[in-house]
Amino acid sequence: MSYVTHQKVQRIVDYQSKDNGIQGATAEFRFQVQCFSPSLIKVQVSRNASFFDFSYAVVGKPKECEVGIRETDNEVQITTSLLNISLASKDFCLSFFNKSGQLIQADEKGLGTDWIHQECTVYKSLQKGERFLGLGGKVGNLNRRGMGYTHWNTDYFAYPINGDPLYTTIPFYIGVHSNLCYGIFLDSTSKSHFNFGASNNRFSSFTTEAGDMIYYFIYGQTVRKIIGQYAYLTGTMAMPPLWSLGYHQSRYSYYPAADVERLAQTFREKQIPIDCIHLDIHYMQDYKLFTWNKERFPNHKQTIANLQKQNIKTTVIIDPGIKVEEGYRPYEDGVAENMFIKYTDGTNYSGEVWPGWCHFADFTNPKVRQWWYQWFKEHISDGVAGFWNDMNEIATWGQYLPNNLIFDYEGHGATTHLGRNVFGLLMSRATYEATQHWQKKRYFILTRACYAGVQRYSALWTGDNVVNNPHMLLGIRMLQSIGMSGVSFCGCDIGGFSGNTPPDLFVRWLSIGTFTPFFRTHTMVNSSAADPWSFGEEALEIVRNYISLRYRLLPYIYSLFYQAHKIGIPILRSLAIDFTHEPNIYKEDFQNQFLLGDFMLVAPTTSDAKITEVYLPEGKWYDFYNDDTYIGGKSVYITAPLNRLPVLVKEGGLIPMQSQIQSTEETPQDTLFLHIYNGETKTALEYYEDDGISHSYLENLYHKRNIEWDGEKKRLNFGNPKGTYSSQFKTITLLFHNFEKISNVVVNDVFCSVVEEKHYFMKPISNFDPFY
Ligand code: MIG
Repeated sequence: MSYVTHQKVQRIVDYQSKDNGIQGATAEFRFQVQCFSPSLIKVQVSRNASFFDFSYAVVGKPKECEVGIRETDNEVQITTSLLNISLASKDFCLSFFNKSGQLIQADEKGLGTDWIHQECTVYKSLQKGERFLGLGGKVGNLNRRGMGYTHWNTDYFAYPINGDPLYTTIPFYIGVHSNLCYGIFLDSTSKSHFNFGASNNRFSSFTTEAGDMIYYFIYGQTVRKIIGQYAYLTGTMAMPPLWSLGYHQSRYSYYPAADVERLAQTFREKQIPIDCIHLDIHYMQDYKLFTWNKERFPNHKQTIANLQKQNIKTTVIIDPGIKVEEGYRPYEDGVAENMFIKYTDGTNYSGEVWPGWCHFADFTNPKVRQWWYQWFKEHISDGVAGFWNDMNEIATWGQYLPNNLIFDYEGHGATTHLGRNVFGLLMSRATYEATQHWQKKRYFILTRACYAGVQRYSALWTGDNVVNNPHMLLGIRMLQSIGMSGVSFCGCDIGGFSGNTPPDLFVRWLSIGTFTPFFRTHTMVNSSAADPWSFGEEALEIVRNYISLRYRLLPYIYSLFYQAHKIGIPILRSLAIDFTHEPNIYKEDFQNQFLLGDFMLVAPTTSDAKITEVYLPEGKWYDFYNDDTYIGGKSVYITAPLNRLPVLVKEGGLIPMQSQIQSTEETPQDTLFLHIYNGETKTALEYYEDDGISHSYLENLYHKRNIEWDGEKKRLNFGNPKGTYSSQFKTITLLFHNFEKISNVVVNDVFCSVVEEKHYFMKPISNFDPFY
């Protein structure tokens, strides 16, 4: 006998057209190619008698589309209006071409698709100059070429900047070469592997260790279009509570109650805007979920109410482990109702974590998710506004979850092989549904572990990062990648989790964090204080400036969240999204730069940098702080003292801002400040507002309007507002940046000079300082 158990997909013996594509078999396997749309193609290969037909990630349905099928001597051709797909009959090698006949991606001849033991791999030819983007919260460079990664959700405390696997599984990447781009989503919840030309110069590959090989090939002329189709497939985020876009303060852990209330008070006294304080595991009695430590929080309801009086919300941490303890209701009830993950022999699995030995609710069972609801009743009625799901990889002491555990997996049944990577997603889902069960309004939900599609239920943070500059910059690349992988609402622990944060690093990290979607400071147990005032007067002043700026930028940021909700385009954007084929953006010196929306370019730099080199894509750019002009298409040097993180605005930029508030519960002045940056190009912004709390935006209770700028004609146009919500702003002040004269600017068909002052107040700006 041979120890080589290698089985390759071979000659197609039979096929028929079916479901917008074909279904067939080789000697050893069955396969199907199905067109979800002219540019979104599902490929499935199976060794089993029937195809596995279930996905936790995919919510998009196949669309009507015209598919042509033709057979020649050597291939089956599948054509849509955007793709020509060739399936070689002799070795099941798939090649994808666009309508100009350009090869987008192809299986590597001779390697194709194979099984080695239980694992199935698809090998794709490496294209000349091919780059790889995405794959969720992974370490490494923006361009993942030459790297290999594994998905196996893992609690990795203080991961090094090359650590893998980490907490999450989002098996979606984007390939870029020869002015083309495509996406691959491997819909596998098993341990999976990606090779982007690591230790080889022949192929990129993706591997699932168990189950069918199911992947989606996505073609798009731009990375944006690919992201849009991935969003169609796996869903987008709901509008978050407006308050959750404000500043969050956290540490492991703030207690007792008096200290927490003092913390809130200090923010107000020092005029540092804030919307939320997080309570880490010490709020619980012996780390038991859904309990409060009575000594530390004698009247927690009152504490939550006191914070609320200061316009500050409370988020509490919720771990998955339920303490095995007689008399503890979630334990007794869970055992009685059969809610816990079991060993193969039917006994409940126990793992050791903060509370001691614990059982774990099997969130892959819909009944268990419903059972989870009841435990949230008190938190919700106590006024808790956010839930922070930690340790859901599943993390236990020893970090070695046994493989012989049984998960319901939506009635299909699975072991740890398929259950582990999806546990975080379904815990998030259970949490989301629990909040909605008790109160139909927006809650803030945060998770550490996940599978693709988690954006439908929760925000994501990048876990236990480390206090140093390289980690700060790595975090930014992780957020870029997470954003390209469907999850727009994401952030890093500002200041770094593991270690004592020095003042300069805290200041720099926080100023970068100002421009990230989830804006929270967090630090490890027993680390030195990381409150905004812990670092001296100068640091405090800069930190206050940046947090304050965040609040004035909220109209812009909220409009970006709406885009994330509507079409899945990330809020924090890698330059690779819009400047995909510019080689400079991938250079090590420039890869950390990102765009906040269409118009603001942020260049993260280390805390010791006094000046930094920034690469500016084609076009004109303006320094956000003083309107200095830069010509793009090259790199420039920009001073970067600690109080001035380099931020630039693109020509034609449209940035709505509001007056200073200390919390999103405060009403800003009734004037919206729209900043317009001169330029020759055409630009647009979809401005969006709603009540920030309810779901009624889904029934048209919003205010949105297109704002368009035509730089050649110098015309600014406000479209008619849509929706039934009235804007909280009665006036719009236009602030013109870098215009020589504004009298030739036309606003909604009227020259500026004749516009009534009470409607528009025109103000040409020089030396605009957003801090004052
Ligand atoms: O075993 O709840 O990543 O943010 O502060 C550590 C305590 C558990 C890990 C999280 C971190 C949190 C900490 N948790």
